[in-house]
Amino acid sequence: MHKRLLHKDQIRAIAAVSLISATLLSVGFATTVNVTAQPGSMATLQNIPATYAVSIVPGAAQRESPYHYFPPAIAVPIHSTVAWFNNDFGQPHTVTSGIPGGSDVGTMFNSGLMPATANSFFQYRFDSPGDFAYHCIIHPWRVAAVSVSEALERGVNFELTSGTGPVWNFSKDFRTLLNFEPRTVPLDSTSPLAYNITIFKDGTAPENQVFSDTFVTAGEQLPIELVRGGNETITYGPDFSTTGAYHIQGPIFSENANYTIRSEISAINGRPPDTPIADDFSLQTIA
Ligand SMILES: [Cu+2]
Repeated sequence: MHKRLLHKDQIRAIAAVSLISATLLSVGFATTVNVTAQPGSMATLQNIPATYAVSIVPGAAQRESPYHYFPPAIAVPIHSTVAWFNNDFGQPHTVTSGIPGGSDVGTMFNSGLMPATANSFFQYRFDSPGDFAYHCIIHPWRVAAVSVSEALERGVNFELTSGTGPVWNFSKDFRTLLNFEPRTVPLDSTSPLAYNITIFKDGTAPENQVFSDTFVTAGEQLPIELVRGGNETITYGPDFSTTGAYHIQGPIFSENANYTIRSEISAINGRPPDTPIADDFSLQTIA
């Protein structure tokens, strides 16, 4: 059973438009901030191609809030599209590239003012590798980041791209998004594909298995994020009602281990394939 991220918080009443100018004035940015939408796009949920959802959390406008964006730092494969949702009721926010005060603020992407209305979101596709900081122009005291990797490994049946590559350094990244793209099964976006993901630690004998579960996509590749931490291993997703990233979070990702991640297509359109479609990929973790 996967806990489904329903984004209930996204279902919001209509924002009070007057709050927008009031908030801007209250922090003294009204005359200096460029909030015109720049690269990237605002869109409706019906045409979202994004893989990964980041939330602007309730209370983000408060300086005491531990987070403005959650997760505050992610690592994704190149060509991933990230969508930011404004879940902070009644408060406008921005998603603006760069660090506050930097000379390149907003040149890579800039949402402009995101109203806190139902399903208000901004999306951007990361097509170059690197570490990209961003912040909210209205509340510039929390800087968040997207790390983009070109790492790619080719198996017989899958191509694996990931946010960190074959070495996941916990001291830099708390989470890493993997993307399994079948090479021998056509993706038609309609025939459901069931992926069995099994994780082994320090060996591939049965006793080394630390995780196994099935994730279904609608005839798409499988984006799945590994998240370090927590007391028990949980899975959740996908980020959008039928598409986007799944997540595996748990204490199974410990320091300095050698993991094997086995991806297998266990069903195509509800039927097991005639011959096994599976690859093993190595993932080393260092602290
Ligand atoms: Cu903000």
